[in-house]
Amino acid sequence: MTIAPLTTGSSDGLDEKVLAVYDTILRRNPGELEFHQASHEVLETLGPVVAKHPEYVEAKLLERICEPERQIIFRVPWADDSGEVHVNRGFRVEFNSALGPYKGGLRFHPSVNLGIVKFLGFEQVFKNAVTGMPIGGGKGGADFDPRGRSDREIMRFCQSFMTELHRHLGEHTDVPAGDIGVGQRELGYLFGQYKRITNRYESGVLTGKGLTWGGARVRREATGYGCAYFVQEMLAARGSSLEGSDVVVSGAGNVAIYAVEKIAQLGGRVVAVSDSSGYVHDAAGIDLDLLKEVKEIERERIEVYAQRRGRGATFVADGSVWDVPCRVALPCATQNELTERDALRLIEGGVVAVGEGANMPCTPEAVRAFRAAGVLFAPGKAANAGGVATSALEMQQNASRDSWTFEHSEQRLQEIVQEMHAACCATAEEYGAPGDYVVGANITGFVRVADAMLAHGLI
Ligand code: NDP
Ligand code: 2IT
Repeated sequence: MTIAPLTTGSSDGLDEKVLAVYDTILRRNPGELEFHQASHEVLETLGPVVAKHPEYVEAKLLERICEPERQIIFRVPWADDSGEVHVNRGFRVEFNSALGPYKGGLRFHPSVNLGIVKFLGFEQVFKNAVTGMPIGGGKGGADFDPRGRSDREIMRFCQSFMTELHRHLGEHTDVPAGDIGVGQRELGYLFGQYKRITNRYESGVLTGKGLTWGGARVRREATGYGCAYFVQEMLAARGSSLEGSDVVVSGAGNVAIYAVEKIAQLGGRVVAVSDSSGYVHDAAGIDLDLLKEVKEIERERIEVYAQRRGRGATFVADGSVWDVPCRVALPCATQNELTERDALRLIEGGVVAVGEGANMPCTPEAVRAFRAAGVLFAPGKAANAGGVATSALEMQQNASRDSWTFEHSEQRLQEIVQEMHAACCATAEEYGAPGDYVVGANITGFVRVADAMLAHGLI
């Protein structure tokens, strides 16, 4: 998989009133290219909003919303199995608490830096608002590489990370969850250390927990399921469906696996998945049990899937999964993984809908190409929001010491996705861009946060 080089900094496409806000972001956050990209993408759509709401401009809401409420950076020392000491850097950016406690995942990946955590936190603020749930936005993580580390090393790292982070968390304050490199195993170690330090069984302090210790059914599946549901809604609104569609999914982690599962349940066929080593093409349709065995249980490389699947499935080392033609494309790996070149290839191959399972996986040029070609495009702030929405359902269950059935939880998720789809469509229509889900999601999220901030006064 090729990750696009970052080339942000241009203020093209920005309304006069938001230009100064973007200039301040560039000046105040030098080198934070992903954050520049994410804020540009939102500001680009806010011209009609500031024109309609002079009160937002007067209260400097754009300036305030683009500046995190708090940014925490800390040292994470730990010892590996041979006794060698390592030092990583931990982050938590508490971006906005207008709608509820800071809420958003933790990412453990060697690429993590402040600019990436800020871009993710910024996206989270708007995404969480789009869900309609009472959650603010935040994000965190560390530049720790879990690959090849033993269980004990992972545990020691998580314990050291939480030893510092715990003082900033709380079920009413800041509630992390998983993201790249952080799944149920890591959340278990993080929760255990939080419980030990605070001497409180505070279930609602983390989401994505195991089902026997406060976790909620469908949280594991929710991001991938939500992405498939959102695409289904977009297609249904045009009298179409996923039935019989070939679908390509990038990544082979939590989001990707459950997107594959739900697409199959909705009548589609996923013909390719990937990881950072390359992709697998399986024209007969991905074997979900085998994919789970290789990736979830054995934590193996995706090549092993092709080896075990045998005839029909091929592994392409270092190739782009977007070379596989499909009707629906779901980028579910990481930011900027789908470039303009990939978008043009997909369009050539007949793609009709794209759903961002990952956060900001399509470059701005790729998004422009999809929109110009009339491809239905669901941005991450709506397409992957089913995950965090179900985290809010987990918080709800924890607060009431309740535990819902799988069926009820899945039904709630589906209703939330339908509501998000309807809200995006209505907002896009209201602001003169019918069918534009980027405009719909950005403005829906922005207005909800901005109105709450206005109500709270100058804080
Ligand atoms: P996982 O760690 O479970 O899986 C990540 C997958 O993406 C792996 O297959 C990984 O391959 C691939 N990947 C990650 N980084 C890179 C990279 N730099 N280059 C190439 N491939 C890469 O993470 P998730 O599935 O949880 O997250 C995937 C995306 O979805 C992220 O953008 C995340 O922010 C977003 N997201 C996650 C949610 C959740 O609930 N988990 C909710 C909403 C969004 P490899 O193993 O080879 O590194
Ligand atoms: O990007 C995301 O929305 C997540 N990683 C999930 C956040 C959450 O708190 O469930």
